[in-house]
Amino acid sequence: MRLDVLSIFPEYLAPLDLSLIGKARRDGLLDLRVHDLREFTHDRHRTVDDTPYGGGAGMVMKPQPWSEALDAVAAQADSRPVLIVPGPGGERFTQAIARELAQRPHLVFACGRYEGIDERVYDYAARDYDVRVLSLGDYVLNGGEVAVLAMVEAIARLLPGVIGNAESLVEESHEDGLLEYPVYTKPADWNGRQVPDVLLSGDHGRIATWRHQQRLERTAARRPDMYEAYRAEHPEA
Ligand code: 6GU
Repeated sequence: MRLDVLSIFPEYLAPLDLSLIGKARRDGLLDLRVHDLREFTHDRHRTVDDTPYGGGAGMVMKPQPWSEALDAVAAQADSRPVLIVPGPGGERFTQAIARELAQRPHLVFACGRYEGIDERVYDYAARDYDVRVLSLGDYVLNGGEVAVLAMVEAIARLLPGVIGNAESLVEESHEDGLLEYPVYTKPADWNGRQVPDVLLSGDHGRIATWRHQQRLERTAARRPDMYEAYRAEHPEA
């Protein structure tokens, strides 16, 4: 998979060298390139922002550096890329969207800062890109970079070969509509706190039933919205 990230803070993306994502890059599973948006400016101050028409607080990202950066990346594309613009005003990024994006050969992330990117850039980009505005959740970050770290990790771990144990992708929170069951490791007695007896029983049927019950209880307590949706899909449960 080819990934391009456009940002005025390319150093923010340094964690993508680490851990499983870094390994996937070194193994050639991910071709991930980070670009400094300021490289596409032409003035002495490498200006990327300006004041908003109509007034109001803050600054707006100028269209020109974006159009040149998007053109440069599109010129290197072998297939029509998806342009992902992270922002609190976007559609909610979910596991289903991560799975959908993991099927695409080329993703480009445009990190906005300040009050956002000039709206005309979205329309301009639609010539060469499938454009998606995506939000992590209902809170505000200072820019798209941290959201890109989250989205790239969620997407890349779904690619074949990125996670050693593909089984660990199956019984996960958000893959089947329930949160995960609680997990324990040795010792069985830790400072007087016991691992539930059923997990020491060796009875795989009872363990599976207990884990499923834990998933239902946890989901009902922590995510009533998910629990209601699950009950609607599984009326027998
Ligand atoms: Cl994707 N970007 C920004 N700037 N803020 C956010 C967000 C994204 N998701 C939630 N808040």
